[in-house]
Amino acid sequence: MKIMKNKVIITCAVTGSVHTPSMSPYLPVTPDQIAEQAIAAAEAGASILHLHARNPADGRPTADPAVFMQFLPRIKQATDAVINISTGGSSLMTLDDRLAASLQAQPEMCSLNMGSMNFGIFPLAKPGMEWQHEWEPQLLEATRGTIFKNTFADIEGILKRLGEGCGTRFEFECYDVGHLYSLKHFYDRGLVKGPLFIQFVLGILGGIGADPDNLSHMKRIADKLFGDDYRFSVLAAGRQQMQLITMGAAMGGNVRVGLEDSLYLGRGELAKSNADQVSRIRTILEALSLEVATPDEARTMLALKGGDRVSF
Ligand code: KMH
Ligand code: ZN
Repeated sequence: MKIMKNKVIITCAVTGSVHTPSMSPYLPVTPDQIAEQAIAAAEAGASILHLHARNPADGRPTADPAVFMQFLPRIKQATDAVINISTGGSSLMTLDDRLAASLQAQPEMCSLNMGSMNFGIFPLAKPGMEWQHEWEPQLLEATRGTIFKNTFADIEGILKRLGEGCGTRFEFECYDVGHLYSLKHFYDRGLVKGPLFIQFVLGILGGIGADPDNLSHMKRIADKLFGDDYRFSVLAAGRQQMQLITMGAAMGGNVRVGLEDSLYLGRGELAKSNADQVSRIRTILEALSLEVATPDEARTMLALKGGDRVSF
């Protein structure tokens, strides 16, 4: 399938499972906060909302479908945005837990992580930090000794159960060049079909570093492997977020923002909401004469099933 150069899709990853409540008072954790910030992000121009859930009592990442169901219907009613549920959850969850909410909700999109890897977030625990909850430093430290498990069998199971079974399409999370080759393996077997939506994930400790050469290299290899049958998006963890996603857009790609990936708006300035980051990248894109895709344009670009064909 030939993909025409097109508008820029802004994905907003609203809360994730990397940051913890003590790192920013603006990180949404309760279902109300997640819904409010997701809706505001969509109003600011995000056409895809990438969602994780947190325990409302203490902000700890959770995969509990009942918690997802406290915000998914509300977001769906208030916006037309594409809802994308994480199947990565957190590297400390079992795969069955990570899949439970998506299998129930059957969303238009889910993330799909393209390899097992170290996923070290322990450096986020800085000496002298004051923690609101004991679980925060414990969770960060636990990532020193755990593997984010996404074997070929795991990936194949997700493709069958969610892809074939529910008509869900994927944000393929590629944290290094090797993940592109793993994706190509599934593409060659016909288990994934274009237009692929590949997220180049830069700056996770355990994956490729957040720098322009690496972004260019990821794109060069993806071009070689998938030709015109893919679209890419860029996310950069931490302070390189805005620079690298801007570079990605200038290279013809799409962008991902959100407090999952960075808590900041600029140097030393916490983002007060997800919508702040969406508005910032929207301003940059429009200043570069790039047009932002609406949710329906994103649906067409990514061949999604439609917001009325989900189970929530
Ligand atoms: N936290 C990001 C680096 C997922 O949710 O499946 C990658 C991510 C994974 O969003
Ligand atoms: Zn995520």
